[in-house]
Amino acid sequence: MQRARFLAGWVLLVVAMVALAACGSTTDDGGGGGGQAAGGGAAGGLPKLAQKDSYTVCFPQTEENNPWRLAQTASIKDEVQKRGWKLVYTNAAGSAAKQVADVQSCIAQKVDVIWLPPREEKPLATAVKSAKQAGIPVFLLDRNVDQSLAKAGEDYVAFIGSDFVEEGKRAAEWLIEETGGKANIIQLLGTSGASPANDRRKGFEDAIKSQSGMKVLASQDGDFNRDKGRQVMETLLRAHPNVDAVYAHNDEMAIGAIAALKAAGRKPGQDVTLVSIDGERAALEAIVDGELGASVECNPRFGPKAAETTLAFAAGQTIPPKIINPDKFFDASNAKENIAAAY
Ligand code: GYE
Repeated sequence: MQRARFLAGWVLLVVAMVALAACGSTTDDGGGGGGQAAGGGAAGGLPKLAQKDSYTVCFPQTEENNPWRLAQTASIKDEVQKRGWKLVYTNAAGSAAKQVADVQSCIAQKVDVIWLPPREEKPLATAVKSAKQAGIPVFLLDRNVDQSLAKAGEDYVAFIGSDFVEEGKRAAEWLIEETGGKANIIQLLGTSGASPANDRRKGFEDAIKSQSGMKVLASQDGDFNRDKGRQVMETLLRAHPNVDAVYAHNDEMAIGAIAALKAAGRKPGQDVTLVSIDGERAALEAIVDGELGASVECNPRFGPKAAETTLAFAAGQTIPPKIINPDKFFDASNAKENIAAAY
């Protein structure tokens, strides 16, 4: 009996020591994000961000091979500079693996916050979790991560960007209207595994489902890239000469497709109707020239919104899991007047 009481006393003591040690380690954790408060303390387990005069922002860009990306980078650089903050900028040059390494490098440099455009949904979800563990808050810009692997309000603060499903739907609605619901379509897909590619496909395909005259002849990855779009179009054109419509997940691929069509003696805008997404300058010009039919806007200027949301988060405000940019629509009725402000 006495032995049992003695043992119980030890158990209590050990429990108390473990509890104390756990408290200690919670306080120690705080070193992660440039000296701000500990990860795990805030609602939903997000790292906190201290209120400071200046922040070191990490912006690991996916690639710099198109006007949309260049405009996005310029917007981030301008905003950070305007506020007198510091920027750690990297270019993953089209490699998700490099982008993951770029995020790791930002973590090692103890940046305050990461503004991440995840090139692909799955590989970057892991990088988001590593940043959280290091106590660094992450805001996803323009692309999302796989929602079964990482979640807003838990692993990252919020997603700021467009509604890609809606963009695909708007492209489909325009094409249905323009072709009277009859089209043999080639779909040029964005980067495989990227959220805008998945969602723009879904939005478009769901919207044409009820239209028996709208047929997708072929869908192929053009990596959001002008030259790949041209090459893919060249190949698909040979296999499907009956094509009379193209839906490209971004303007760059549509412009590549226009070049391929012309090279094959086709008349884009006349015997083939094209619709795409972004609203870059070259696309607006192609609309004015009558070669591209329409472009759903996807605004690349994230700097101001990213900074405002970061400051709101540091001030302890509740940040919605998705902050959706309003997108315009460009066609022959308004392309010309929008060229001056385009990128
Ligand atoms: O449409 C494309 C870019 O992620 C929304 O990526 C962005 C897309 C954009 O390369 O042009």
